[in-house]
Amino acid sequence: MVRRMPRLWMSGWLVVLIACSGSDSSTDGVAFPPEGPVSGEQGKGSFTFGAATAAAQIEESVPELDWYVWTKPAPDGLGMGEGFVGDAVRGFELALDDVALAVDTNLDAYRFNVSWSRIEPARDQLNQSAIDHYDGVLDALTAAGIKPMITVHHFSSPVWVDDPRRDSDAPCTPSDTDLCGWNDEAGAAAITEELAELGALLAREYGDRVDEWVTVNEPINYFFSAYGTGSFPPGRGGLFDLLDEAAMQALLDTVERYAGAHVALYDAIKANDTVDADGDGVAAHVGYVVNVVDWVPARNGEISDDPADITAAENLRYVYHQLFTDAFVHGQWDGNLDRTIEPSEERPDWAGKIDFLGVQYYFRAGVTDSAVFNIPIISGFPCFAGLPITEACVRVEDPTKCIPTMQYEYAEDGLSSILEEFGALWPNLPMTVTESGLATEVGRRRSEHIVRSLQQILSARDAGVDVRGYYHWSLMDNFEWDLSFDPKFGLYTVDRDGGTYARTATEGATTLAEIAGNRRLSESMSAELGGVGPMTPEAADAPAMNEFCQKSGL
Ligand SMILES: [Ca+2]
Ligand SMILES: [Ca+2]
Ligand SMILES: [Ca+2]
Repeated sequence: MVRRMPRLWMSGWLVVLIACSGSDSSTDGVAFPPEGPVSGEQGKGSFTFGAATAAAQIEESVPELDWYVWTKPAPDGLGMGEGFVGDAVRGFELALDDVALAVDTNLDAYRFNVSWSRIEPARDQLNQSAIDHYDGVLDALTAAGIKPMITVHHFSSPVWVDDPRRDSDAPCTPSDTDLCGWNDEAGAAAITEELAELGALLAREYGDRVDEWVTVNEPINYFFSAYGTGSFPPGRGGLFDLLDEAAMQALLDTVERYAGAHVALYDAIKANDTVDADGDGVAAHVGYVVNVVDWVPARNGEISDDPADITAAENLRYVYHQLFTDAFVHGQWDGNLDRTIEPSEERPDWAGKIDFLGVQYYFRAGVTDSAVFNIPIISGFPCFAGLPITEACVRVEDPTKCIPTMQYEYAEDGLSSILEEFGALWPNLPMTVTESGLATEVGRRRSEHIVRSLQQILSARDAGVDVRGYYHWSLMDNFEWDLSFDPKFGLYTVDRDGGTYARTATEGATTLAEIAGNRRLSESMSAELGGVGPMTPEAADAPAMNEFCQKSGL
């Protein structure tokens, strides 16, 4: 196996070469420091440029994957979501070509996800060829000098974890073919054990090349969708359940089990990745990634100053942004969301089980107290794509900020304000923006998003926040879960319709490659693409515009 040279040494040479080149670029704009570890003293001040993907969104699907069963048309599958995942963008077959895309983009790092469904298609039966496949990906990344970051659990599970074909009301006893899911107490304990075994396996197999690990992805978002509204497999719950206090508390209790799975994964990876791949003295940096939203108080489609709406927005921020991370920083689980830790909510063995926090930012959205129904415990209702509570949705002032395929509004400055908030909440917890991106058909908009996101991160760094990198979502166009293939998030487009699956660089890829290659955001690029003003408009023939884009006359 190829081992990479110590990264700081290489980066040091790069800096020397640039400094000696005599180019004017050395004083133009803002310089980014060399990349470094995602946590620990040695990585302080470093900056990593990366891109991210998830297995279920890019790989040819397998029948053992819950999203396969969920989206495959009836009668073989359940026909849910906007379309069948099928062979996605053939990210399994083309994995090494996609590593080359990361190289072309001058990236320091690639965050990807191994498919649990491929590696363990049946409980405790491992597929060695799948394990070998990711070995090959890691070898290619290592040979190219690209730092891997592995996500263990990213919005998808093998069918045997919680078979989506089983009726949610049917009784379930955990078995090897169906563990009954996270909302079954015994089942959740078994799934946690299985995930920890998977984490241990990955750490043993890949730890010699991987030092940076993400346990779970966007837990609140995932559980809200998979066990709250039921829009993701296994499709438990439903909107009505969200309005029932007992059902809402049960959902929060289910989320706590997933927090326990993070801790089990943290321990398993720490115990089994014993090789320090990059020479910083740490074999495994382990964190999780949180989805953040610039939640604003709203009423009747406008930003609200009503105290009830302000409280509703604060409550949503608390459950979305703070609950999970507090659990591992402080060793607690505030499962009733009352911001007080009762003795029964102490989890001392969870304390410190987080080395870094991945922050994932996409949009701004409203939260209201004025909806016909409030979500109990949270005491508010968010504007969320697909939820029929439009009182919470704030009309955009600038229609160029509408993201029509996702039905939300991009707001640049939410990123820096949330990073600064988190820096104040958890001053000793290093952060990396492990995802941010924009669904668009217009490459120019993607370039603007990249430059603006970097400016927001730089602003947080200037304010003293320990944020160490930016991973663009996503490397290439992919399967956007229940929305199927319409939203295009890729630095590279994929020719699915033509059946060639060829990847083509968008203007966003060119922009990111230039910034990452020079390790510099030039003044001209900042002036041309940056700021918080209007963006290049979406294509006129883009898929259906959001109601609020339309109200604004777009
Ligand atoms: Ca390692
Ligand atoms: Ca290391
Ligand atoms: Ca409490």
